[in-house]
Amino acid sequence: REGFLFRKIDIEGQKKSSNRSWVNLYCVLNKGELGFYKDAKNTSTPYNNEPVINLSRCACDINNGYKKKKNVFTLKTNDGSEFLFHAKDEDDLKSWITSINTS
Ligand code: I3P
Repeated sequence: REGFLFRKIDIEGQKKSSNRSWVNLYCVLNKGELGFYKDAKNTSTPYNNEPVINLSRCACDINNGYKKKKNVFTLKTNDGSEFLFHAKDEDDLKSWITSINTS
């Protein structure tokens, strides 16, 4: 599965992230890994040269506590990082959560 999501990094490897703004990224889920790109055309060059995220033992679920945006889900990875993702609608939100949890 792939598509655009807004992403905010909340915790980066146990520490509060210093770069906390929302960024619209092209997200590609493949074989238990999630990669981030500027757009759909350049999926060989990762956004900010970020390594792909390993989704083994991750926790992904809807974030009902975040009130500033609708359709936000949280992804916690096995290194202690936490990401917020903002999907365009409820269907998009649910399908991303299911895809991540079954990848
Ligand atoms: C951040 C930006 C984010 C905001 C974050 C700010 O500033 O305004 O939108 O998160 O607040 O630090 P900057 O763009 O200068 O990095 P929210 O949208 O969730 O408020 P935070 O530090 O409270 O996470």
